[in-house]
Amino acid sequence: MTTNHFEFQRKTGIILALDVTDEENAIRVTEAVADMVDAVKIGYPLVLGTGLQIVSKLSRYAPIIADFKVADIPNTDRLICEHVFKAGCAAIIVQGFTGPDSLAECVKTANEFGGKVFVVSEMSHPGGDYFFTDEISKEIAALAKKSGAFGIVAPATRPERVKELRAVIGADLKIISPGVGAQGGSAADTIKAGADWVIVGRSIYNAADPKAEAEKVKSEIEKLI
Ligand code: O7M
Repeated sequence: MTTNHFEFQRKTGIILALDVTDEENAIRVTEAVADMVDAVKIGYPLVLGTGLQIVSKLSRYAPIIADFKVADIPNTDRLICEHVFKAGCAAIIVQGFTGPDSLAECVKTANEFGGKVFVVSEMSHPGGDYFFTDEISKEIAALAKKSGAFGIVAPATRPERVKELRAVIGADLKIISPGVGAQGGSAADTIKAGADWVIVGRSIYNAADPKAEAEKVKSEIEKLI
């Protein structure tokens, strides 16, 4: 019998961003790197490609984080969160700019299922700080903490921002950081800046040997300890 993974434990410090769009590749890559990653993040590319039932097929390997960057009114947020947690996801990623009532509804719904919420505080791409200025990102991070979220998403492409956002949220919340590898960020610098996990996608799932690539990131992080 297989059991779904639901608890996050930091072993390697890596979350796989599984943005492949078909089931065969999704299972192949996840199976290959399951021992190297602490969770698998899925989002629109894979779920629109395969359907939400992919969650039950992947969650036997690792906890699944649903990256739908939920950003709506509280009622719609709740309906989305319910689907995600009923499907067996361990966590959901939501936007924070929607404000306190939307965030509160996401956290409340997640709690009903024993799930967790991560709040995007600032994005990793070059345009990511166009509207999300330093001050707004900090306010979103502070709101995430106040709302009872499990953690925030902060950019590995700007480790100095990870450090600043860590100072805002303190030690209680987790930080997951995308932007390592294909977007140019360094796993070591991001963890040193205060992230708990780096999120890595293309450089692992597009590699000829995804396991070897994940191992490289793992040992880069291990050297820091
Ligand atoms: O390593 P990559 O660049 O192939 O993948 C990075 C993943 O992280 C990919 O799934 C993005 O959608 C996601 N991501 C970012 O790259 N930047 C962000 O600011 C935020 C996310 C994300 O995961 O948001 C929750």
